[in-house]
Amino acid sequence: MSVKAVLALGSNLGERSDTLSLAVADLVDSPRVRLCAVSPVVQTKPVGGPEDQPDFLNMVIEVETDFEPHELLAHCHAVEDKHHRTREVRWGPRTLDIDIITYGDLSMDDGTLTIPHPRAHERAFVLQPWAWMDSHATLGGVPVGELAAAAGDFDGLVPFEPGH
Ligand code: PH2
Ligand code: MG
Ligand code: MG
Repeated sequence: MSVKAVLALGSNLGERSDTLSLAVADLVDSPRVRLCAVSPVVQTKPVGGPEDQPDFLNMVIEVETDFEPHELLAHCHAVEDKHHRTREVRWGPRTLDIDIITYGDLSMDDGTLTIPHPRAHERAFVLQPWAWMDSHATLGGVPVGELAAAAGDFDGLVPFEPGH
């Protein structure tokens, strides 16, 4: 059985834009993950973590997958590892972060994996690209564009224009 899932990608170290593009290609390189939609890329101020870390590039994608949630998480981690992700400081700078935001209409929290992502509803860096990708998307019954506009980091967000 296949399910639609929304994944959020972020990068604030190295060649951020190239990393995001390559990561999307790597994610859908598996025959068990198919690309349905891609958001624009947005440049965002870091939320939480060390204050002096660089700005992020963020985007979201929608995929159709027949991975179970934990298999999908392992797949996301394998792609992070391929792009030299390290885990030293919580919310610290990283070459690549890939988070599962939604998995069909599943709600779960088993201590390792929480779906929907527990902070997605308050993060414009996830919600605004998601609203641009899918103007009908909702989270917890609320349109994601509305949640984005109410999020604390909404003002720190600008469309990313490569080469500028
Ligand atoms: N990811 C975090 C913490 N803070 N801030 C921005 N702007 N973008 C992110 O992707 C991000 C963050 C934890 O994963
Ligand atoms: Mg994250
Ligand atoms: Mg993560």
